[in-house]
Amino acid sequence: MAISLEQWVAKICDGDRRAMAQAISAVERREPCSADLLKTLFHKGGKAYVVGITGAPGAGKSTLLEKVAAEYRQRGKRVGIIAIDPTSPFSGGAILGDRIRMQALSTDEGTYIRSMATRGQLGGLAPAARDVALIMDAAGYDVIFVETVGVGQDEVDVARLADVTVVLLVPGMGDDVQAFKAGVMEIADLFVINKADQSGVERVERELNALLSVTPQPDGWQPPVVRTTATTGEGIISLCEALEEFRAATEQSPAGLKRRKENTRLQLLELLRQSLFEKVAQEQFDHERIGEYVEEILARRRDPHSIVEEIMRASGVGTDRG
Ligand SMILES: Nc1nc2c(ncn2[C@@H]2O[C@H](COP(=O)(O)OP(=O)(O)OP(=O)(O)O)[C@@H](O)[C@H]2O)c(=O)[nH]1
Ligand SMILES: [Mg+2]
Repeated sequence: MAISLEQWVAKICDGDRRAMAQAISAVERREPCSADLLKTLFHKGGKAYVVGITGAPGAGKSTLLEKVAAEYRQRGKRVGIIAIDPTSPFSGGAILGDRIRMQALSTDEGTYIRSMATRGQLGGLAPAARDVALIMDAAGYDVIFVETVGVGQDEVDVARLADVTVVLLVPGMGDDVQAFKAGVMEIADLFVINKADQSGVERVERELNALLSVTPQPDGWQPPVVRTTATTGEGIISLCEALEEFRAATEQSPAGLKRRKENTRLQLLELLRQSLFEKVAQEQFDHERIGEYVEEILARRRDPHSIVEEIMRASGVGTDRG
């Protein structure tokens, strides 16, 4: 790129979409310039409200987001959307699907939509999504939505980067609510029962409330349950209000501060782990050599701990214990 880092950052902060797209691609590909870019952008961010939204495939997350985003646009807010796609980066099918489904928003200057693939993210998805959110934040997007599917480790990680996490349920899940329990209860700040136009809403709501009543809320926040019909837009305003209420309740509260501290701590550790690994990997990860180590371990000539110590020492991050 011919322009300087300063010019690039200035363009991003001006909301220049092309500059943003280039920044996001650079970050996704972990190009050498991306670290400097992120360092500078960090000081321009910190204003956005990051909303994580997760739920089973087809629960209506994208449809709902489109409506919620439109509502925030009505209120004069600029909206960023990061749709994390579970498919392989090579198939591209669902990525295209998400883009098409959100077409109504994609021509709006105040909305920025970006899909990211789950697989193929060097260094993990959550750090990459966090970096993309930072770029949008610096570019002046007020509310940033991060859509993920299901409730696996990725979702828990993404939840940690969000200021608030919304979990979508739909009627007909039946006992699935129970199965959902472990992962969901710890990350949900707000529940949405979408497809409220379908039968079985009362049942999911009943099961969810039963579950909530026996789940301790250490932060003193009782996650509200909002019913929506994303296709018609019903319940969208209540959802926006619940989101704003959560924001107001956590912006200054000790529980909110505790959460931000914990998220920051995890982010720092994650970055350190990643950097250390990359340093060692770059310098020492010779596949042939790794193959030799594997043979040695298999033959029990050497143990893996000693080998790792040796690799670390060679990288200059090694232990002086021995
Ligand atoms: N009846 C009904 N259908 C809905 C509602 N919300 C979404 N849908 C439909 O459900 C289907 C899936 O919606 P999406 O918004 O793509 O769901 P998603 O959760 O984003 O799906 P993935 O990203 O593929 O996991 C679409 O056909 C929507 O039109 C709703 O409230 N009621
Ligand atoms: Mg979707």
